[in-house]
Amino acid sequence: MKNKLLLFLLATFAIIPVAQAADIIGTIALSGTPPAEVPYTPLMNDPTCGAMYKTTPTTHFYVVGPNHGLGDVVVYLKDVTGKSTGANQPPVVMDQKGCLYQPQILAIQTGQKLVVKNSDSCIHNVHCVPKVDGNPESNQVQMPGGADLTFSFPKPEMFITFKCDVHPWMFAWVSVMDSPYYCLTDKDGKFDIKNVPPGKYVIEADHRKLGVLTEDVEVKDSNVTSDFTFNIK
Ligand SMILES: [Cu+2]
Repeated sequence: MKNKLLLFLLATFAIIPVAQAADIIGTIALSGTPPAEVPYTPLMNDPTCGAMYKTTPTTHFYVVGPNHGLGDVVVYLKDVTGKSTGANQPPVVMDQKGCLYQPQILAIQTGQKLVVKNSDSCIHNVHCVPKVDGNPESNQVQMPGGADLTFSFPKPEMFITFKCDVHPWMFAWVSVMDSPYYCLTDKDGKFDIKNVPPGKYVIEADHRKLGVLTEDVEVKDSNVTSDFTFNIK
């Protein structure tokens, strides 16, 4: 009897077609020469912060790999909302180290925690200024060795500014997604949006300085590729 049931179950599952999720993978490239990065001169003029560097650090707005891959691009499925799994995901961590935010481009989901650490021996304050209604502005002091700060946002929003009012050169930009279908490109411009259900989508690539590119994509039952190129004239 048990064996018959098992056979029945096996047969049943064998003939039900299962909709397979697949990955959208690709590379974002930059064509052209980006503007020069800006040295953090005011940082070096601050006795505490400047003492942590031998040479002046610079911004890294344009992270370009050896094959022109562009890092720090937020790639996500446009208009896919209400699918956040953020409440169940581990926190994303941002540190304050060397009087700079590390990293400076981040992405989280709605309801997911962003934990901010202070690894420096000086005071910082963490001041986020969202623009979308429902996302709270918050301004919290963080002493050296102070407890971690936690931020969370209920609404999707691109590039929420985080800044330090003590050190006016300190900025980070946090994008809030309303689904798990997003990815930040790595230093070689590569991304992998995992486990996307079959369907037709618009995929959007958003770089804080270079703007937005979109492309239609259809996910069936195997991985699809979608590549983008940002142009600087
Ligand atoms: Cu600071």
